[in-house]
Formats: sequence, structure tokens, C-alpha cells
Amino acid sequence: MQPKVAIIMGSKSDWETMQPATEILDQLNVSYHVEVVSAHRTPDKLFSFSSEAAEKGYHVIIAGAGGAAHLPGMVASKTRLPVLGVPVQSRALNGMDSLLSIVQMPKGIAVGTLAIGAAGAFNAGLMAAQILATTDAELAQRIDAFRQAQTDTILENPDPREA
Ligand code: RP5
Repeated sequence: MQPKVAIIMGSKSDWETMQPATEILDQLNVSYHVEVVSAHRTPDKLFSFSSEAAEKGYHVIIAGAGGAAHLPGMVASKTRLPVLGVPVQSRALNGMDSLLSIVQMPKGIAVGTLAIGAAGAFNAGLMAAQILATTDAELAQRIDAFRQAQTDTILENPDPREA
């Protein structure tokens, strides 16, 4: 079956950061496609991927990039699908460059921006699932169960000295 979520990233070096997006999607039984699409190294691929994404059946795109992170914004400019941007933690500027490049989209093209790094990638996966859950009652139930389990974990063992 054609996955509804595409997870793209600017480089293979982003995979470690982006993997948590796949972990939560696996947990929620949401299928996805993963691929490197670089805005500056494969610009023609970026254009074809983005412009064909909706007709291929994707509903949400997660795009991770670091440094001058123009991938999410450029993808968003070529598709009306929601694009969730994940700023990858860069070596030189700790991801502040990635964050500002993704979050500061000029008016008219929207990119949802998550936190820098692995937490942002995880939440991008979670948010992609939440978007799909607006029209998928069973997925909505699985997300509710995930959140309840997270709550229970804390409530059942609130002592910070215990693991
Ligand atoms: C961006 O440049 C990628 O998203 C990556 O975070 C960064 C560095 O890429 P590599 O030089 O490691 O391929 O395009």
C-alpha cells in the first residue's frame, strides 16, 4: 500500500537525527517512505518529488535538513501537502542556523517547524500521525493510547530518584 507519509532529508548524515520520526510511526502502525532529497545537491529531484507528491498519494511530508536548511521551504513551495520541517543539529551553529532557516518562512508558504534534533523528528512523526488521524478513527485511538501510556508512566512512578 502507498504510504501516506514521506520522510525526506538533505543528506544520509541526517538519518540518525530523523530516525525517531520512523520509531513513533512504527509504534502507531503508520507506513512511510524514506528518501534523501537534497535542495542544493539534487535540486531537480527536489522539484519532481515535491510536485508529484500529492498525486503519488502522500498526505504529509516530513523534511529534515541542517545548516542553510532550505529543503522544507522549497518542498512546501512545490506542494500543497503539509510540510513538517525538522532542523538538524549542525556542527558549526548547533542547529540555530537550521532552525531559523526553516522557521522564518516568509508569508504565503507555510512550513510547520519542530524542535531542533531528535525530539523534533519524533514530534514530526507524531504530528504527521495526528494529521492522518483526523480522518482515521483507528489511528486516533492508537494515538490516544500512546498518550495515555506516556501519562501513566509518570503517574505510576513520580519519584525522580527512581528509574
Ligand atoms: C544539509 O547539509 C543536510 O541536511 C545536512 O544536515 C547538512 C550536511 O550535509 P552533509 O555534508 O553531511 O552531507 O544539506
